[in-house]
Amino acid sequence: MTSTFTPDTDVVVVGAGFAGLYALHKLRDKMKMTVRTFEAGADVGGTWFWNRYPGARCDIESVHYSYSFDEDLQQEWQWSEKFAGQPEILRYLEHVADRFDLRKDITFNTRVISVHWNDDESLWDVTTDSGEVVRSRFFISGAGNLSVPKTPEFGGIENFEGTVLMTGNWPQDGFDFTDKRVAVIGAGASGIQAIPLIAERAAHLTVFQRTPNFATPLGNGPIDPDEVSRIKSKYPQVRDAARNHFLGVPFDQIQPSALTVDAEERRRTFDERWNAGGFRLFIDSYQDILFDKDANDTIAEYIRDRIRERVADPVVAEKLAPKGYAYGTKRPPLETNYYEAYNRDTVTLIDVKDTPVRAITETGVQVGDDVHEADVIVLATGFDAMTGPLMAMDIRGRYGQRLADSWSGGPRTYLGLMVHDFPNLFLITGPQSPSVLYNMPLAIEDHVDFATEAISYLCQQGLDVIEPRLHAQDQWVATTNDIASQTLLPQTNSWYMGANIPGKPRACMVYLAGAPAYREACEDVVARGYAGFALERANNRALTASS
Ligand code: N01
Repeated sequence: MTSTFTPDTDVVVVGAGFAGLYALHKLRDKMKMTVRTFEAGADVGGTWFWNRYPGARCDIESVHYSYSFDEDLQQEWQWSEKFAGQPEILRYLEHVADRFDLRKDITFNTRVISVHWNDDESLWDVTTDSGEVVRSRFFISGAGNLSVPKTPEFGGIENFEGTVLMTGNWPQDGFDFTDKRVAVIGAGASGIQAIPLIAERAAHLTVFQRTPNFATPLGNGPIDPDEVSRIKSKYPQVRDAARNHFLGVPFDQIQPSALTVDAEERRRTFDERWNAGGFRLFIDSYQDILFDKDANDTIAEYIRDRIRERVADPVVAEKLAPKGYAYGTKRPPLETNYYEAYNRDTVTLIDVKDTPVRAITETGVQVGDDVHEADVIVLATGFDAMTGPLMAMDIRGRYGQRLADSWSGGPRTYLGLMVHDFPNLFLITGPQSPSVLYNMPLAIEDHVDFATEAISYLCQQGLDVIEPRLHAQDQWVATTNDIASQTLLPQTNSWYMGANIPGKPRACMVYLAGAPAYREACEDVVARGYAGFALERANNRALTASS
């Protein structure tokens, strides 16, 4: 008997940030497929829709942290600052949505709450919180890597009589801190961006810091028109150079080893990168700083010294100077006037490493027996990174298997893109891809291109289903872990390792051989006819929504 299962749509895409917008455009406009896109927010933007806290901005130069897929778009769009702020990046994504008329195929204010594979029909049943069920051939998650805020370990938030704000879910109309007593909990990249600006307004700001970070200068300013013209005159080559760099930026001054040069030369190299700003110090100084503890010590000590120079009170400076873990093993934040904020009389730093935040009370933040009173508490406590957004969708693959169970020991993917037993499911910048250690818009384009080209290939071959083979996935997981073990990252508790969430399995979430090696691996898989994937026909073929 031949059944004819007809999907409602060819593809469901989740998210209308950088990933979802490009996926929708590519599938609908270039490939003429039918696409339903669901977005929990009220408009496009993804990360840049939710993270509206003061100071939120990108930390890769905007000429690089932007789409490359459309030459006219990249030629015409004008950035005003070297590192655009959240409002400008959001305007850019709104412009992209307008330019390609994307909103009409996005259902806003709607969360996907379950994604279940139907073995008999070779379709995904996708259910939303409005009760709609959509049957789709393919499912693409553009739900982001840092989109599910962490639930803090301390309780009592509901008892607080003032206002609680979260950096990752900021009020759309902003918040006026003028004359308020403010408590910021968390001093990661978000806290470090927000603290100097909150400090300018607040009557008093108390920062609760558990682990200090190696924050280095962003070096923002108005964009240099000559530099922009130079880049735009050869944008495709600039993008190629970016894609051929570990982090997806066209930097080219990295030196082999911090240990083969004398202290004076090292200092000169660090000073140059420090003054240039952005990620140059991290990713364009010495190749061995992520691999060799002695090399790392040289840069860590350099940064500690630079922090000490900027903080007037030596006791506060020592609290802010990170020790006990290697630079770069937590995601290095970039800052503007962060350390100077602690020179204000109105800013207090509380170290909560040994005496943790115990609870939120009606009036403030309790540490030990002391309650630090506040009118506003800002939770800058981070995210359930990488896997959290996928777990939130209740994904179930073949035989009703839950992704949460398959990944109970940590994520297991092939190329960070697909998962065995979860056919036709594509993870954009998923775990075990370079993702957060690659310039995100380019990482996203690479993954959307891989997914859409795989879908095209299936169609050309008269096939319906693509799924990684178990041995290929096991091999990729082993390779990813093996590469990670050659670096210093696994030695530190960070969200890269899942270590910021109590009970989360400890596993490296990122492919650490860099973007070029990763691209090569993906290209090789495709060149070998999707090596490591099983490509099949559906049991009962009639799988087209578009025809
Ligand atoms: O989150 P985080 P984030 N008591 O996890 C602390 C990207 N991003 O939102 O380190 C007290 O880095 C926690 O302390 P500890 C970027 O990839 C990019 O700041 O766990 N403190 C830490 O200090 C970044 O890495 C930009 O000991 C608690 C902080 O909260 C990622 O997003 C800007 C605590 C959380 O820091 C996440 O950054 C912003 C507790 N119970 C973010 N629980 C750009 O510039 C947690 N903390 C592009």
